Amino acid sequence: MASAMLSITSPSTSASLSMHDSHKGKPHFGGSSLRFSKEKGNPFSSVRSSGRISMSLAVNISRFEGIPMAPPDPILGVSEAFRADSNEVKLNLGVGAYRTEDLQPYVLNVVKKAENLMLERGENKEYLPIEGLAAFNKATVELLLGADNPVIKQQRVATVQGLSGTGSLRLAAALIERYFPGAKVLISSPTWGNHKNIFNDARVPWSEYRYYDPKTVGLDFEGMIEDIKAAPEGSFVLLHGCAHNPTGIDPTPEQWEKIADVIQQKNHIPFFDVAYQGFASGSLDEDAASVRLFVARGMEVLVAQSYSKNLGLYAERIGAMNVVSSSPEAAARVKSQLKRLARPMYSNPPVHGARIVANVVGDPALFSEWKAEMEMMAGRIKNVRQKLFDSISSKDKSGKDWSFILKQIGMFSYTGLNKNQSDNMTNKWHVYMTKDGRISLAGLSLAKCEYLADAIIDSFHNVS
Ligand code: KET
Repeated sequence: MASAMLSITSPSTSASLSMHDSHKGKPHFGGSSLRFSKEKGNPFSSVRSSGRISMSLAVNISRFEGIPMAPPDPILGVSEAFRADSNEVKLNLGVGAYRTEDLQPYVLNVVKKAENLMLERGENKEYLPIEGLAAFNKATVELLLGADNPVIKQQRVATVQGLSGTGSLRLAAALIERYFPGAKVLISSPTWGNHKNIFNDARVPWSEYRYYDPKTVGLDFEGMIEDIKAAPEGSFVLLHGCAHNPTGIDPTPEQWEKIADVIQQKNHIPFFDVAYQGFASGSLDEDAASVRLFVARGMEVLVAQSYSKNLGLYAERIGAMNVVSSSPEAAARVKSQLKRLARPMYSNPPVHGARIVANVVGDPALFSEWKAEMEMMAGRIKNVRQKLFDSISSKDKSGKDWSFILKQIGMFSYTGLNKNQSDNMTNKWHVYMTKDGRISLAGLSLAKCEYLADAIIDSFHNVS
């Protein structure tokens, strides 16, 4: 595209620009890279000549020439494509974000009330401490483990406010990279797409354990246990606390016990991602049962929390990283290192969402109102799940068993549609969804169930 006139006299500087791509199972660092060797010189660097800095380049070539175009994000990119579609029938079932029956975003009443309280109090905008708002950290760990959990009283939990679930996971990944060099993270197959990016970027090696069995459209429990057993001792095992994304399939309480058994036997460290507390069953306590079971066994556990979904605080970026340790001293050391990692990354977290959560969880009246609103949201999703199943089963005469839709829980349905079929959903029907066949039922209304059923039946039977 461009021509450049280079006149480098004494290349005194060299630069190395390297990138890495996510690669199944094997993060490779500095893989495909653009490097400027010292000998040849970097055509983009400035050189010193006769005591003056002068650009050595007469250019119409960009210094960013070596940076390739990144692909759109598999989940958030779907929303971008949706916005660009002008067809009125379009439906965004990509991102897991709750919509009302009119398909509008929803701000919870308790959130509005908490914000009014904040305005009345005239709170300031000073920096928070690196670990976040104290009232938030207290509320969040109590919500997760139960206020009377002994590990809280024993000061065995290191809690720091994070940049929602993603930022909290990323912070823990940095801790693993620094203090457990070479340790592997085991990730379910499939999982939320961003998990792999997070560990790749933190340079933490990962591999997958079997989770979903397409034949039974259920949990491959045997495979899961085998793979966790086979992993090197002391690995981190990433588990979805509830409402597994994307499959919507969770282990039963008995299976959770067995998973905890193997993890304990193998000296692994459980690492929970809790992004949907309250959204699986509608009950905050029930949805935290998996985490509490591990903690009750006296295990050391990592837990990332998010308030994006259950309080609808998507854009506030509010969540937390909790490390349950075997002693208060260990917890204090871990917390000090989490703060040390956070400081150069983002310095300290934002206050607005933290205050909302602290107000809602810390006030008994708002707290019970929140529970009712969450039950309402979880209930609406259950209703569309049922309606979608009813519509598909009555329209599809092929005899295919669609009952898996009803077995799945949480915001999503994992339809089993492959990439081509998912493309057909979007290209022909204007239904936007991720290419792994996941649809967000939180973005569906009762009124659109029949239309969606037609789209799914067409894509499933007429596209291979
Ligand atoms: N964990 C899981 C399992 C998860 O599904 C999400 C978000 C997150 C963590 C992080 O959310 P945060 O807003 O950083 O607290 N999932 C939805 C949105 C996204 O991809 O970012 C989704 O799967 O659609």
